Amino acid sequence: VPTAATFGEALVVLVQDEPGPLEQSTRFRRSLGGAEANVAIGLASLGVQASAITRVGDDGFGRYIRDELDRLGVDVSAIPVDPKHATGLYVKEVGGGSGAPNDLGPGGSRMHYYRTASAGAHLAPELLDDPAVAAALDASALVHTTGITPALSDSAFEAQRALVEAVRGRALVSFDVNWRPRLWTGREDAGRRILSTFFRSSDIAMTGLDEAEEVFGLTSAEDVRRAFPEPRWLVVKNNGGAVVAFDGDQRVEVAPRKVEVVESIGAGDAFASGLLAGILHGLPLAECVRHGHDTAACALASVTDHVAGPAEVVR
Ligand code: KDG
Repeated sequence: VPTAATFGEALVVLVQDEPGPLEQSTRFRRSLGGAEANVAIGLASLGVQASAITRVGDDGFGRYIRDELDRLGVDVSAIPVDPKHATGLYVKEVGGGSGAPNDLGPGGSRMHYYRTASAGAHLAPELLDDPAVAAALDASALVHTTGITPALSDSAFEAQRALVEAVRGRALVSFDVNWRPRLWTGREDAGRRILSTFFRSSDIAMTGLDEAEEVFGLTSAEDVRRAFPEPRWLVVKNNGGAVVAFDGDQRVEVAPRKVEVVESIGAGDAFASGLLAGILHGLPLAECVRHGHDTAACALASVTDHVAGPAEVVR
């Protein structure tokens, strides 16, 4: 069985029961998110032995995250408790058809973060000294991180850097840009530099075309490849359109099947898990991308952020 680990903050997600402006929402449903946790869930659903490395608060939301990841088949042995800081959360606002001035409209969604002082924001390099974390990393053939974690705090950035350096050469290093400008406010240029460095020094590098433009100032997959020749696998997504992927000198372009979109947050993470599972299974490049599209279709079909959305929250 192939093995992988993801590193980053897992969050509780509160999703409105009824779409529409947040000020009118009275009931919310609890779910689970965090880009890296979403990837771990997707990998586990595809038969990869996936471990989520993070910290949660000593609170009910933290226990929920561990239990829910465990229920979804993710190894939770490398999720130590942070006794001092609360589990982070975000509220997902989903647009409806009410026509109210603040309604995001059908298909629209927005994330409202409550995570500035969270256990995730306090991730730090000392985490690597935890024997369970070291064991999870040792056991993994692939380690996945994203551009979200270095935005959370300097210590979270340092933890990610140390973790990637610790596994480089013995595990595949995977990185998804996941540009979240609202987490980088006032530090955007530092963010661009940091993300470029992670992107360049990974074996598997993923970005959206929109992110490539915002972060790297590059407007085509070919330009991204020219600017970043280092990653063996380089994947440029295009907001539900055809994906251009490179494996060394090989280039493929694979369009997705048409799917009905319920809510798109998390689709990129689902795509990543399908692609990574394909790479871990040694599949040809185009097959890996097709797996990514198929897995993304599962996330697009529910309001949850991950592929295992419980039926009752599928609108
Ligand atoms: O990719 C989906 C994630 O964006 C979501 O689950 C929340 O991790 C998250 C973030 O920081 O935006």
